[in-house]
Amino acid sequence: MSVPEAIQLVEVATKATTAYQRPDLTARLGRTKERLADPAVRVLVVGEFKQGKSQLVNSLVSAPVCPVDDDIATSVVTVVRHADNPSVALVRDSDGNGTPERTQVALSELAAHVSEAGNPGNRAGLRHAEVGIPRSLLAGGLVLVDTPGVGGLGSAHGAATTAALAGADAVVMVSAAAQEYTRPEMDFLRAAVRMCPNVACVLTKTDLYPQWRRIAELDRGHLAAADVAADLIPVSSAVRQVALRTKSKSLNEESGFPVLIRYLREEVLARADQLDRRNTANDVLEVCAQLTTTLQAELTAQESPERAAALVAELERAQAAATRLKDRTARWQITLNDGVADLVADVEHDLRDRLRRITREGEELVDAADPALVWDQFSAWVHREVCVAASASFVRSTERARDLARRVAELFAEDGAIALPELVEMPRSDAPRVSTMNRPEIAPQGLGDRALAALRGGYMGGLMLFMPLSLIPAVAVAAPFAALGGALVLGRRQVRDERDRALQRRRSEAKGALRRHVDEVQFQVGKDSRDMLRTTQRTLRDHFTVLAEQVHTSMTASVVAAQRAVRSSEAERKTRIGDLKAELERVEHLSGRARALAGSS
Ligand SMILES: Nc1nc2c(ncn2[C@@H]2O[C@H](COP(=O)(O)OP(=O)(O)O)[C@@H](O)[C@H]2O)c(=O)[nH]1
Ligand SMILES: [Mg+2]
Repeated sequence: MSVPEAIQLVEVATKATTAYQRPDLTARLGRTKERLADPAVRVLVVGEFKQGKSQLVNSLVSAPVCPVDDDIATSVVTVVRHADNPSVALVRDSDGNGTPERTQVALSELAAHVSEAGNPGNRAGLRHAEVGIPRSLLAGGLVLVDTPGVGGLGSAHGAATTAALAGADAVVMVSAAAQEYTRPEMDFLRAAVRMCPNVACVLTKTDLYPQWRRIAELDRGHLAAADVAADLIPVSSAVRQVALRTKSKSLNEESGFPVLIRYLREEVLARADQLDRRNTANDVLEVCAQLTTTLQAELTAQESPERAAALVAELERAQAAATRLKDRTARWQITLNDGVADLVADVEHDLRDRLRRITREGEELVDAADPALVWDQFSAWVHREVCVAASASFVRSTERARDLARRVAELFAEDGAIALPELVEMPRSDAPRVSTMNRPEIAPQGLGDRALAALRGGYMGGLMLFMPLSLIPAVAVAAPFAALGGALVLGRRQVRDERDRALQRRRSEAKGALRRHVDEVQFQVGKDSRDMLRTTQRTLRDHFTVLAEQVHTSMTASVVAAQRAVRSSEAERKTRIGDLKAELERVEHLSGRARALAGSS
């Protein structure tokens, strides 16, 4: 665990920036420290329905924190993290867009809130449930996220899970040994490796399926064929539970969990840790470099005053370069602004394309059936397709926003001649939210309506029965019963016409509802991605502007220090040179500690 070590280093560096009166650099280190204070490493546990995800989380923390059901599905994400005292909270978005609202509940009540039975389709509008539990596995910041994954990864839940990949540090893909990977599972894995640095595959229920070794081989083959670099770890939660109960070491080994836990500790946590170290070291090194610039400039001027004029000129050039970096016409700024504008247009266009296809296919479905009879299936289909489209669009925009951030960072580093952390920190954004489609007024015609239409259609025919015979056309007279039959035939045709008209009306109602819904989704999801991109733009702009200002401040301080040096007397010069050398040594020592932090693990 590097965090205490890293925090200590940042504290020493903060003392230096305070002593050298650089509040800008102190503020920068303040942000580094904030980042270290929240070491959450999110592991998303995903997979199809009933594969043993919740049970896996429980087996990892050896406590029944996630409700496991034989026939009731999970509808809400459960987040399991470290806490000194066990606690369970339901987290809900507050109305005012502010901080989420938290309600403490007993662990025994959790199932009722996160299952389809107690909270169908998450009607209660929970964002997630949060379980805090004291566990050494979690103490390092590991956060396990149990996802619903109901009804296939190509479903609405699956789409939400795909979008959640953007904020995950690692993904554990859970699939039972009952069968090899399905296509949706492979599709999901492909998206996962694109969005997330760490993906592991867990094969569950090995106790239940004796053929698990063959399935594991098949799965490894699928992974290799799809170029998905991920370990496959076979486990059995059932064996693990027995092992825990009987405290049997050999059974525990057999359960496969030690391998999974080792993976989480050594790959996931260690990697996050390494990233923390490197980013912290980088921040401290950058701060040291800025302090050194000023000290070194003054030292050079003190040691050789005859070179001071040339030095000042050179520093002023660097200062002007830093000013240009802050300017809106700097290359990085132009690339950022144009890039985001292009991305907004591209994402909008991409989403429109996907939604247009859904509208077209949806209209074909409506034309092939009576929407009143198939409405529930139809609206479920629309919801799923729309969610998949929204999440695909979200994945695409997130990926491209990351590329843009990298490009902007490179340009900034090039023009500013500074090193940057390898990770450009992106704001974590929520997945787009998609509402369900409203049902239009399309009740299927009841018997009453039909009878009415039949009566209306049969009216004339019926009347004839009561007409004086003389007035009845000859044909009818010749066959009075035919007249009755005629009324029925006539009525039946009119019933059919009326029915056709009603069906057409229902179809156009359904198509109208579909189009209105798709327009709304285009608007909402379009707005969400636009907001996400604008936030990215603002974050990057602020980040690099502050950096440019720091460089500028360093250059200004250097110019002042160099100019001051020229005016000093011989005696002042001697002491000052000694002081500066000592200070430079101190800063160099700090740099050394930062390099050690980055290098060690
Ligand atoms: N025998 C056996 N059953 C398991 C194992 N893991 C999960 N199950 C059972 O599989 C069912 C579904 O598990 P659950 O964790 O709720 O699946 P989820 O829908 O993916 O969260 C439950 O009845 C579990 O008890 C396992 O390793 N072995
Ligand atoms: Mg579950």
